[in-house]
Amino acid sequence: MERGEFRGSGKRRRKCCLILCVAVILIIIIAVVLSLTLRQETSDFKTIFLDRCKKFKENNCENIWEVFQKIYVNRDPCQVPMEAYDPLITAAPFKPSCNKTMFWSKTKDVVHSFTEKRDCFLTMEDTLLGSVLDGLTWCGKEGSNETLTTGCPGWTECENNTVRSFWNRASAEFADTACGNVTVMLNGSIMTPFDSRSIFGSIEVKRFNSKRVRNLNVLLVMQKNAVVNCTTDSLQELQKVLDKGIKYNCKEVPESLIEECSSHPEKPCESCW
Ligand code: N1C
Repeated sequence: MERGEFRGSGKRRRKCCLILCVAVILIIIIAVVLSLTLRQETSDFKTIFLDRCKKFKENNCENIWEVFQKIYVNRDPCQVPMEAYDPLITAAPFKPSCNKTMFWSKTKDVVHSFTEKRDCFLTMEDTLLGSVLDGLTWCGKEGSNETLTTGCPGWTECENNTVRSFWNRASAEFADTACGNVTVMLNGSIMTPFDSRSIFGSIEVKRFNSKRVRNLNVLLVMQKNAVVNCTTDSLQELQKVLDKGIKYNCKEVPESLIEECSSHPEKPCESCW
Protein backbone atom coordinates (compact mmCIF):
# COMPACT_ATOMS: atom_id res chain seq x y z
CA MET A 1 0.00 0.00 0.00
CA GLU A 2 1.28 3.48 -0.81
CA ARG A 3 1.97 5.78 2.22
CA GLY A 4 -0.54 8.36 0.94
CA GLU A 5 -3.31 5.72 0.67
CA PHE A 6 -2.56 4.45 4.19
CA ARG A 7 -2.83 7.97 5.63
CA GLY A 8 -6.12 8.47 3.70
CA SER A 9 -7.80 5.33 5.13
CA GLY A 10 -6.66 6.30 8.69
CA LYS A 11 -8.29 9.67 8.26
CA ARG A 12 -11.50 8.02 7.02
CA ARG A 13 -11.53 5.70 10.03
CA ARG A 14 -11.10 8.65 12.42
CA LYS A 15 -13.93 10.50 10.64
CA CYS A 16 -16.20 7.44 11.00
CA CYS A 17 -15.32 7.18 14.70
CA LEU A 18 -16.15 10.85 15.21
CA ILE A 19 -19.55 10.51 13.48
CA LEU A 20 -20.32 7.42 15.55
CA CYS A 21 -19.40 9.19 18.81
CA VAL A 22 -21.53 12.23 17.92
CA ALA A 23 -24.48 9.93 17.07
CA VAL A 24 -24.15 8.04 20.37
CA ILE A 25 -23.95 11.31 22.35
CA LEU A 26 -27.03 12.63 20.50
CA ILE A 27 -29.00 9.45 21.25
CA ILE A 28 -28.05 9.67 24.94
CA ILE A 29 -29.12 13.35 25.09
CA ILE A 30 -32.46 12.57 23.39
CA ALA A 31 -33.11 9.65 25.78
CA VAL A 32 -32.34 11.78 28.85
CA VAL A 33 -34.52 14.68 27.63
CA LEU A 34 -37.38 12.26 26.82
CA SER A 35 -37.24 10.55 30.21
CA LEU A 36 -37.09 13.93 31.98
CA THR A 37 -40.13 15.25 30.07
CA LEU A 38 -42.07 12.06 30.79
CA ARG A 39 -41.24 12.34 34.49
CA GLN A 40 -42.22 16.03 34.31
CA GLU A 41 -45.57 15.12 32.67
CA THR A 42 -46.30 12.65 35.48
CA SER A 43 -45.37 15.09 38.22
CA ASP A 44 -47.36 18.01 36.67
CA PHE A 45 -50.41 15.80 36.25
CA LYS A 46 -50.09 14.44 39.79
CA THR A 47 -49.80 17.99 41.16
CA ILE A 48 -53.01 19.08 39.42
CA PHE A 49 -54.75 15.90 40.60
CA LEU A 50 -53.70 16.38 44.25
CA ASP A 51 -54.30 20.16 44.33
CA ARG A 52 -57.82 19.76 43.00
CA CYS A 53 -58.47 16.77 45.28
CA LYS A 54 -57.35 18.62 48.41
CA LYS A 55 -60.15 21.15 47.92
CA PHE A 56 -62.48 18.30 48.99
CA LYS A 57 -61.08 18.23 52.51
CA GLU A 58 -62.41 14.97 53.95
CA ASN A 59 -60.57 12.71 51.51
CA ASN A 60 -57.31 10.84 51.48
CA CYS A 61 -55.96 12.24 48.23
CA GLU A 62 -52.61 10.37 48.12
CA ASN A 63 -54.46 7.07 48.45
CA ILE A 64 -56.96 8.06 45.74
CA TRP A 65 -54.01 8.97 43.44
CA GLU A 66 -52.35 5.59 44.06
CA VAL A 67 -55.57 3.72 43.27
CA PHE A 68 -56.15 5.89 40.19
CA GLN A 69 -52.73 5.56 38.55
CA LYS A 70 -52.54 1.80 39.12
CA ILE A 71 -55.54 1.51 36.76
CA TYR A 72 -53.73 2.69 33.61
CA VAL A 73 -49.93 2.75 34.13
CA ASN A 74 -47.94 0.11 32.30
CA ARG A 75 -51.05 -0.76 30.28
CA ASP A 76 -52.07 -0.46 26.63
CA PRO A 77 -54.16 2.79 26.60
CA CYS A 78 -56.68 1.14 24.27
CA GLN A 79 -57.31 -1.75 26.67
CA VAL A 80 -58.79 0.03 29.69
CA PRO A 81 -62.46 -0.98 30.01
CA MET A 82 -64.82 1.12 32.16
CA GLU A 83 -64.87 -1.62 34.87
CA ALA A 84 -61.15 -1.00 35.43
CA TYR A 85 -62.19 2.16 37.29
CA ASP A 86 -64.30 0.27 39.89
CA PRO A 87 -61.60 0.54 42.60
CA LEU A 88 -61.42 4.31 42.04
CA ILE A 89 -65.17 4.70 42.58
CA THR A 90 -64.82 2.65 45.77
CA ALA A 91 -61.94 4.87 46.95
CA ALA A 92 -63.86 8.12 46.23
CA PRO A 93 -67.58 7.28 46.25
CA PHE A 94 -70.31 9.63 45.00
CA LYS A 95 -72.76 10.80 47.65
CA PRO A 96 -76.46 10.56 46.84
CA SER A 97 -77.93 13.92 45.93
CA CYS A 98 -81.69 14.19 45.66
CA ASN A 99 -83.49 16.84 43.60
CA LYS A 100 -80.30 18.72 42.73
CA THR A 101 -78.56 16.56 40.15
CA MET A 102 -77.90 18.27 36.84
CA PHE A 103 -76.89 16.34 33.72
CA TRP A 104 -75.87 17.86 30.39
CA SER A 105 -74.95 16.98 26.84
CA LYS A 106 -73.27 19.42 24.41
CA THR A 107 -74.01 22.26 26.84
CA LYS A 108 -70.99 21.98 29.15
CA ASP A 109 -70.04 25.69 29.12
CA VAL A 110 -73.58 27.03 29.69
CA VAL A 111 -74.20 24.57 32.52
CA HIS A 112 -70.96 25.28 34.31
CA SER A 113 -71.10 29.03 33.96
CA PHE A 114 -74.45 28.68 35.77
CA THR A 115 -73.41 26.16 38.45
CA GLU A 116 -70.22 28.12 39.22
CA LYS A 117 -72.34 31.03 40.41
CA ARG A 118 -75.44 29.29 41.79
CA ASP A 119 -75.48 26.25 44.05
CA CYS A 120 -79.00 24.95 43.40
CA PHE A 121 -77.70 22.21 41.08
CA LEU A 122 -74.96 19.64 41.37
CA THR A 123 -73.07 18.40 38.29
CA MET A 124 -70.45 15.70 38.00
CA GLU A 125 -67.80 18.45 38.09
CA ASP A 126 -68.95 19.32 41.63
CA THR A 127 -68.00 15.83 42.83
CA LEU A 128 -64.45 14.92 43.81
CA LEU A 129 -63.63 12.67 40.84
CA GLY A 130 -65.46 14.84 38.29
CA SER A 131 -63.69 17.96 39.48
CA VAL A 132 -60.23 16.37 39.74
CA LEU A 133 -60.25 14.94 36.20
CA ASP A 134 -62.30 17.55 34.34
CA GLY A 135 -60.56 18.71 31.17
CA LEU A 136 -57.53 16.44 31.65
CA THR A 137 -55.99 13.81 29.37
CA TRP A 138 -54.01 10.90 30.75
CA CYS A 139 -52.85 7.45 29.77
CA GLY A 140 -50.05 4.97 30.31
CA LYS A 141 -48.06 2.72 28.03
CA GLU A 142 -46.75 -0.81 28.31
CA GLY A 143 -43.30 -1.05 29.82
CA SER A 144 -43.42 2.33 31.57
CA ASN A 145 -44.61 3.60 34.94
CA GLU A 146 -45.23 7.13 33.69
CA THR A 147 -48.46 9.04 33.19
CA LEU A 148 -48.58 10.51 29.69
CA THR A 149 -50.67 13.60 29.01
CA THR A 150 -50.06 13.90 25.28
CA GLY A 151 -50.45 11.45 22.43
CA CYS A 152 -53.13 9.45 24.27
CA PRO A 153 -55.61 7.65 21.98
CA GLY A 154 -59.08 9.16 21.69
CA TRP A 155 -62.51 7.92 20.69
CA THR A 156 -61.59 7.66 17.00
CA GLU A 157 -58.66 5.33 17.72
CA CYS A 158 -60.30 2.94 20.18
CA GLU A 159 -63.43 2.57 22.31
CA ASN A 160 -61.80 1.36 25.54
CA ASN A 161 -59.44 4.31 25.88
CA THR A 162 -58.27 5.49 29.29
CA VAL A 163 -60.17 8.80 29.38
CA ARG A 164 -63.46 7.77 27.78
CA SER A 165 -63.70 4.69 30.03
CA PHE A 166 -63.29 6.90 33.08
CA TRP A 167 -66.16 9.20 32.04
CA ASN A 168 -68.33 6.21 31.15
CA ARG A 169 -67.75 4.60 34.55
CA ALA A 170 -68.03 7.80 36.59
CA SER A 171 -71.18 8.91 34.72
CA ALA A 172 -72.85 5.53 35.36
CA GLU A 173 -72.16 5.94 39.07
CA PHE A 174 -73.23 9.59 39.12
CA ALA A 175 -76.54 8.65 37.45
CA ASP A 176 -77.05 5.90 40.05
CA THR A 177 -76.82 8.47 42.85
CA ALA A 178 -79.47 10.76 41.30
CA CYS A 179 -82.91 10.73 42.86
CA GLY A 180 -86.20 12.61 42.98
CA ASN A 181 -86.21 15.49 40.52
CA VAL A 182 -83.49 15.21 37.90
CA THR A 183 -82.58 17.94 35.41
CA VAL A 184 -80.69 17.82 32.11
CA MET A 185 -79.61 20.73 29.93
CA LEU A 186 -79.65 19.86 26.24
CA ASN A 187 -78.63 21.94 23.24
CA GLY A 188 -81.39 23.45 21.05
CA SER A 189 -78.87 24.57 18.42
CA ILE A 190 -78.15 21.06 17.12
CA MET A 191 -80.46 18.64 15.30
CA THR A 192 -79.99 15.83 17.86
CA PRO A 193 -80.06 17.38 21.34
CA PHE A 194 -80.58 13.82 22.59
CA ASP A 195 -77.81 11.74 21.03
CA SER A 196 -78.02 8.03 21.86
CA ARG A 197 -74.22 7.74 21.34
CA SER A 198 -73.38 10.44 23.90
CA ILE A 199 -72.60 9.55 27.51
CA PHE A 200 -75.90 11.08 28.60
CA GLY A 201 -77.79 9.06 25.95
CA SER A 202 -75.92 5.79 26.18
CA ILE A 203 -75.19 5.56 29.90
CA GLU A 204 -76.86 8.05 32.22
CA VAL A 205 -80.46 7.92 30.93
CA LYS A 206 -80.37 4.13 31.04
CA ARG A 207 -79.40 4.13 34.72
CA PHE A 208 -82.41 6.28 35.80
CA ASN A 209 -84.84 4.03 37.58
CA SER A 210 -88.39 4.99 38.55
CA LYS A 211 -87.85 3.64 42.08
CA ARG A 212 -85.46 6.52 42.71
CA VAL A 213 -86.07 9.11 39.99
CA ARG A 214 -89.51 10.75 39.95
CA ASN A 215 -89.13 13.40 37.20
CA LEU A 216 -86.78 14.15 34.34
CA ASN A 217 -86.84 17.84 33.49
CA VAL A 218 -85.28 18.69 30.15
CA LEU A 219 -84.11 22.28 29.81
CA LEU A 220 -83.59 22.86 26.10
CA VAL A 221 -81.12 25.74 25.84
CA MET A 222 -82.25 28.09 23.07
CA GLN A 223 -79.71 30.40 21.44
CA LYS A 224 -80.53 32.79 18.57
CA ASN A 225 -79.58 30.05 16.10
CA ALA A 226 -81.80 27.35 17.69
CA VAL A 227 -82.84 24.66 15.19
CA VAL A 228 -85.18 22.50 17.28
CA ASN A 229 -87.81 22.83 20.01
CA CYS A 230 -89.30 20.48 22.61
CA THR A 231 -91.36 18.64 19.98
CA THR A 232 -88.31 17.43 18.00
CA ASP A 233 -87.99 13.73 17.06
CA SER A 234 -84.73 13.52 18.97
CA LEU A 235 -86.55 14.27 22.25
CA GLN A 236 -89.28 11.75 21.36
CA GLU A 237 -86.44 9.22 21.27
CA LEU A 238 -85.40 10.25 24.75
CA GLN A 239 -88.92 9.63 26.05
CA LYS A 240 -88.95 6.18 24.44
CA VAL A 241 -85.82 5.02 26.25
CA LEU A 242 -86.75 6.56 29.61
CA ASP A 243 -88.03 4.16 32.30
CA LYS A 244 -91.84 4.28 32.00
CA GLY A 245 -92.52 5.26 35.64
CA ILE A 246 -90.49 8.49 35.33
CA LYS A 247 -92.44 11.68 34.54
CA TYR A 248 -90.94 13.62 31.65
CA ASN A 249 -91.18 17.27 30.86
CA CYS A 250 -89.36 19.68 28.57
CA LYS A 251 -88.95 23.44 28.66
CA GLU A 252 -87.34 25.70 26.05
CA VAL A 253 -85.13 28.14 27.93
CA PRO A 254 -83.41 31.10 26.24
CA GLU A 255 -79.70 31.14 27.08
CA SER A 256 -80.06 34.80 28.09
CA LEU A 257 -82.45 33.77 30.89
CA ILE A 258 -79.88 31.31 32.26
CA GLU A 259 -77.19 34.00 32.16
CA GLU A 260 -79.48 36.49 33.88
CA CYS A 261 -80.15 34.07 36.70
CA SER A 262 -76.43 33.38 37.11
CA SER A 263 -75.82 37.05 37.77
CA HIS A 264 -78.77 37.44 40.20
CA PRO A 265 -77.98 35.16 43.15
CA GLU A 266 -80.84 36.70 45.14
CA LYS A 267 -83.39 35.25 42.68
CA PRO A 268 -84.66 31.80 43.79
CA CYS A 269 -83.58 29.14 41.29
CA GLU A 270 -87.17 27.85 40.94
CA SER A 271 -88.15 31.14 39.30
CA CYS A 272 -85.16 31.26 36.92
CA TRP A 273 -87.09 29.78 33.98
O1 N1C B 1 -71.27 12.63 26.11
P1 N1C B 1 -72.04 13.64 26.89
O2 N1C B 1 -71.66 15.10 26.56
O3 N1C B 1 -73.52 13.49 26.80
O4 N1C B 1 -71.61 13.53 28.43
C1 N1C B 1 -72.12 14.41 29.39
C2 N1C B 1 -72.73 13.70 30.58
C3 N1C B 1 -73.00 14.70 31.72
O5 N1C B 1 -74.35 14.60 32.13
C4 N1C B 1 -72.00 14.38 32.82
O6 N1C B 1 -72.66 13.88 33.99
O7 N1C B 1 -71.81 12.75 31.12
C5 N1C B 1 -71.10 13.27 32.27
N1 N1C B 1 -69.76 13.72 31.81
C6 N1C B 1 -68.97 14.65 32.48
O8 N1C B 1 -69.28 15.12 33.58
C7 N1C B 1 -67.80 15.11 31.82
N2 N1C B 1 -66.90 16.09 32.12
C8 N1C B 1 -66.06 16.18 31.08
C9 N1C B 1 -69.29 13.18 30.61
N3 N1C B 1 -68.22 13.62 29.98
C10 N1C B 1 -67.48 14.60 30.56
N4 N1C B 1 -66.41 15.29 30.14
C11 N1C B 1 -65.78 15.18 28.80
O9 N1C B 1 -66.76 15.67 27.86
C12 N1C B 1 -65.45 13.76 28.36
O10 N1C B 1 -64.21 13.82 27.68
C13 N1C B 1 -66.54 13.36 27.41
O11 N1C B 1 -66.11 12.50 26.37
C14 N1C B 1 -67.08 14.67 26.84
C15 N1C B 1 -68.58 14.51 26.67
O12 N1C B 1 -69.22 15.71 26.37
P2 N1C B 1 -70.62 15.76 25.59
O13 N1C B 1 -70.52 14.98 24.30
O14 N1C B 1 -71.02 17.19 25.49
